[in-house]
Amino acid sequence: KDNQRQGITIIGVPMDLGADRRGVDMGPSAIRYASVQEKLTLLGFDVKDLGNLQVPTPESYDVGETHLKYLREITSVNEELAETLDKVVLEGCFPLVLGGDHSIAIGTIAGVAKRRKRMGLVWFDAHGDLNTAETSPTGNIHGMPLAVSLGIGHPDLVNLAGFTPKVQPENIVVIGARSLDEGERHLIREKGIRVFTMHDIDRLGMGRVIEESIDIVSKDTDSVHLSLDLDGMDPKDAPGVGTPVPGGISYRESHLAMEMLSDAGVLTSAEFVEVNPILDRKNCTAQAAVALIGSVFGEKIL
Ligand code: HAR
Ligand code: MN
Ligand code: MN
Ligand code: MN
Repeated sequence: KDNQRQGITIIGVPMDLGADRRGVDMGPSAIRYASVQEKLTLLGFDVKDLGNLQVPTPESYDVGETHLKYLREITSVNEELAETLDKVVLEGCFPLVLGGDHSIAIGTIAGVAKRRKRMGLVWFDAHGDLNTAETSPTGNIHGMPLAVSLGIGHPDLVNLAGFTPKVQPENIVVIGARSLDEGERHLIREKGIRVFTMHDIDRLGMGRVIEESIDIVSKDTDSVHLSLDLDGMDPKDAPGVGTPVPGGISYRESHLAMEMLSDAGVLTSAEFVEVNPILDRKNCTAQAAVALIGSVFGEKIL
């Protein structure tokens, strides 16, 4: 029956205030152009696209403090994103957020965590995104959202949606890390966050990494969010990102990860970020994102 199909609600956030490179604001458009809605409809879901949130243009605003660039504007977009997602969760739909730079995870996670007692979090990324204004080498907020979600960082970001922290360190896994700043390494050790670096993926294989990850994010939790930064993939397979780092997760490994998460049936929300069509080759990074989204929602080879 049509009205019994699981609903997915797509929200685009054309945010580029959290990163130095323009172009990532076109990510939601590129992912839609790669037929995300068609793919999910074919898989049998009831898909609704809310369109894009309004995001200010950097040229018409002051950057503000250089160690927290565009703090005010990023905070207000994330407030709106969190409110929108809270409604989607209340409606019983699966929120699928399309970025935009990774600073939007602050609002996504605030929104999906609001009604939950304890959330698990899968952070797929070349980077830790565990910086604060004090430790960031760039002042770009897209390098800070995981720290913010743990309650560490500027109060305006940390207290977004009126509660903090959004997640506990023991319910987080980071997958694909290969570029960490000194302050991030320190925080990982201090909080005991489980980080599967590229070294770990090489040694254990992605299959084992995901088995362990599923245990960590689903133990004593009532929901699991997937925050997938396309730069977690190898730049050979996903060149359209602002901060590529060589030696990443392969096309197949990333699919295996999504397929296993899908089979485990644990995910309750997801976001795909950092797609930059200006730096891409024939939209292949957006196409990779859509292929991964297919796997998240149960697409099978056979
Ligand atoms: N760690 C660096 C910083 O804080 C780079 C962060 C980078 N880029 C991202 N986030 N795409 O995952 O500036
Ligand atoms: Mn990131
Ligand atoms: Mn990254
Ligand atoms: Mn970037």
